[in-house]
Amino acid sequence: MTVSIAKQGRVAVVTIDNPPVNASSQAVRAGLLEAVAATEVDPDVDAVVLACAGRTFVAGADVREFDLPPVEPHLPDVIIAIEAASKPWVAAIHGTALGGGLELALGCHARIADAKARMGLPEVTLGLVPGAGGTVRLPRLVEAELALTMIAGGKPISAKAALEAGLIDAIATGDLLEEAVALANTLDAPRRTLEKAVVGTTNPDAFDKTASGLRRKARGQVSIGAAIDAVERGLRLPAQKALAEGRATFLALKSSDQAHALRHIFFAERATLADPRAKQTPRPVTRIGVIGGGTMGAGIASACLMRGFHVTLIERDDTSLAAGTNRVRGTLDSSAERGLLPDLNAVVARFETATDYAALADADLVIEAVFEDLEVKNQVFAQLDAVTRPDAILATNTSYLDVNAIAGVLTDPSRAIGLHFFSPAHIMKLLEIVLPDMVAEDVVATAANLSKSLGKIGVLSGVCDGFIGNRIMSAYRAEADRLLIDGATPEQVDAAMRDYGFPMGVFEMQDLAGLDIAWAMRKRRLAEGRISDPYIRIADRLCEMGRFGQKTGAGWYDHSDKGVQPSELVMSIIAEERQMMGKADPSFPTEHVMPRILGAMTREAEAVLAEGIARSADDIDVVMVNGYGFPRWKGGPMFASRAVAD
Ligand code: T1G
Repeated sequence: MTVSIAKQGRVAVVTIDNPPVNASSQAVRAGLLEAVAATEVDPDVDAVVLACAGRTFVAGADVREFDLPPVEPHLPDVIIAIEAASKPWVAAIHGTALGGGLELALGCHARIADAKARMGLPEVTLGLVPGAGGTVRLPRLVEAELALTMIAGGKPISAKAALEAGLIDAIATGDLLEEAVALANTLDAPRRTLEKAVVGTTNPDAFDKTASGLRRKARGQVSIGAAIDAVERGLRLPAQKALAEGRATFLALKSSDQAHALRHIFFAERATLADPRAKQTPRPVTRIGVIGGGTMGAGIASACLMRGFHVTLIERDDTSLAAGTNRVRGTLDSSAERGLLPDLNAVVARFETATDYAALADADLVIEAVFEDLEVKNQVFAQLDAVTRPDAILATNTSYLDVNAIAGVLTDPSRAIGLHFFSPAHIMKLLEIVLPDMVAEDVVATAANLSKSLGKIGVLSGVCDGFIGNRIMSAYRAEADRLLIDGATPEQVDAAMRDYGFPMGVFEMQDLAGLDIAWAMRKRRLAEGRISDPYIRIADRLCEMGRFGQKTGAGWYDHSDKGVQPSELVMSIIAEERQMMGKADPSFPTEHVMPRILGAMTREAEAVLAEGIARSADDIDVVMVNGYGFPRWKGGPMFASRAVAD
């Protein structure tokens, strides 16, 4: 039964059971309305507890229903029925109460939660605003700033924070259901949230500051501004009017392009590992070795330590090892300061360092993150082949190189795989899992499992130069160079990309990441005779001058404590290269920039798909959104290009 009723004394326990996350589907909504009717007329019932079976309370409306014609009863009506009930309803929250799930709990007359529970209204992340009263009821329980950050920021809060804020009445110390029933027995009458006055704000300036900060960071995502407006209405307007306007905004946004794109990405991210190879039984992994303590190696070590693994960091000598260790400790310490690591000592206790590979004799998995040079990586793998257990998995964090060649160094190449992390590795959610030809299926499954354990989105990729993401990025970066020759300027291209929704443009991104990485890759390709024609030398000339970006104070832009400035020297080099290519000093219409960039991106993406490097267009969208700043509310290059084509 999706919704069932049982009795504990004079308390009815209404249980929702709709796996996997008890989404408030039509069946759940109908079942709840029946439960209200049944408990209202039952003389043996004084109060009701609303609980959920399985791993979580209601995690929201059923997003899969959003593209279907709406079917009654609608969630707002169910919540109004519960709120209007003559007998008190207590929500017993475990796991996550999100979106419509929290709105249901807000409609109840009291709330008790498990200590590990989390609560939020993340509708903005789906291009929406809460559509069942969250923008009106939440400000009647918590301070306005918190309501604003929860609704327009979309981030869930902990049970502890919810109790302190007044969102819930208690945290269960023992059995949640038992304590919910006990709480219900103490309530003599319903306390209707909607009848409460708004809590309001003790600091209006702070509210406005938070609101303008959220608007600024929205970068074109409409739902964030709409959510701020909805909260302001919830604070200002009479409850019924605010409810109606909130619902109207929700319905309007639900059929918007941005909401479609965000739903697409939501489900695409959850389907990246729906591959039979990833579903095999994974090998057990508790002990991980990391070779190289540079930015990537230290980030990978930190990410693994923060998710419970035992990590041994290897560096070639004591000096480099000390530097690597400091990087890891720095990341752990700052994460602990931000409350992300409840028990720092326990984490540090799982961290070992060495310069001798023999320390990896008992590792289950080793991730190599040394200098991006094939010869260097092959030497590392040859050493690992000699010291590690035959069932240990050996992974390379290369971002471009031939993983088949690296695997070929091993006695048993089937235990090699590519694990391409993105910087900073302890923050970026994307993990490209690169599959060499000989890889064993349970090695793929182990990598897939690891990505989940690390809280990452693992995407399977075949082997080619740059895999999915870097290959596509190389293509639109090359197009950006062609735009310079055709008359555009770096700041013009970057501004167009930011207006489109990217956090930064392709030239700003290169200055941040460093121009030397791509230079090394171009030199390698030149040596292999694989060069794009016409070959544009602007970036090479900047690198020959040591302009590697922020880290050298100059790249495409000049970087100083006065900020980031366009560079006349760069413009003069561009002008010279234009001349050498027979292009006078053209100007370039800004509105043509993005069609060129997106065109290059989708052309390369279609090639990546056609060659089977990516399993699906959706996977490409997930990579570009989570690894390359493609605006999430555009759904990714494939979704966006197909939306335009339709
Ligand atoms: N609707 C439909 N399916 C959902 C779903 C939802 N809301 N949430 C999760 N699933 C599916 C998901 O596709 C996957 O399916 C499985 O559940 C496990 O999910 C009126 C309008 C709850 C924290 O935004 O954040 O309410 O791939 O892999 O990592 O105002 O899912 O197995 O087939 O993510 O443990 C607001 C969305 C909706 C929460 C669990 N709610 N969900 O994370 O598992 S809008 C949300 C999540 C709304 C009202 C409005 C997470 C999770 P499959 P998973 P997880």
